[in-house]
Amino acid sequence: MKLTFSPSSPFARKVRICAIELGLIDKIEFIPTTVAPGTPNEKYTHDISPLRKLPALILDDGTVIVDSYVICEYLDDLAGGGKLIPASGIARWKVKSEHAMLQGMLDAMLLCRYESMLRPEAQRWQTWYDDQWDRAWQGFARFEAQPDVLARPLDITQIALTCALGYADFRFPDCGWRNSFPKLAAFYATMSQRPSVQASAPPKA
Ligand SMILES: N[C@@H](CCC(=O)N[C@@H](CS)C(=O)NCC(=O)O)C(=O)O
Repeated sequence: MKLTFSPSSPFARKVRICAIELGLIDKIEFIPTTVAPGTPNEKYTHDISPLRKLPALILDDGTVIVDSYVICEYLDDLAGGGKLIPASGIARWKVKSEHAMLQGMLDAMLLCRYESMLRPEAQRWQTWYDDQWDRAWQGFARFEAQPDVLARPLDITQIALTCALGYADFRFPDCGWRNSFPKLAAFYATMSQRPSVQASAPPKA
């Protein structure tokens, strides 16, 4: 299998952590890829995905699996199922819903990044930026208020949350999330000891 990825992508990091934790990392060849809004990326559009987003997983038979949410589920399935995502029952739907929420939080943070990095200054809209940022922030507040989620055996929610907090450190180092969310700070310190989290850390900004 091949994975299109960038070392700074929190979505690709999520997949890498899952692959390590599931013992599948050696089965994946990592293909460094550059995509960004405003660039045509015609080859990627044609060969991989019209959405022009990474990561994408390319199976040995050429099948392309898009979106880190789906790729993580695929890897969990490949590893036997029910490892990082509960296989059935209400626990499954809770974890999938948490994962979806974290996807939205990461999307919101990435939009903030693109807004401040890519959009011409005269076209920026601060109210929109603040609203996107608040979606991520309120998401962190939601998880801060759920210590049971943070204390479970390792699952996809905790991995995605770690990637979101790591992305906050990487791109928004002054946002002060540790002061506002001390339970998340303790959780993140514990997660940061895992070799999978260390091996997938983004480059120094
Ligand atoms: N929902 C997607 C989001 C992926 C995503 O937004 N990736 C970013 C890189 S971190 C990207 O490809 N951005 C390029 C663009 O939006 O043009 C997933 O989970 O895989």
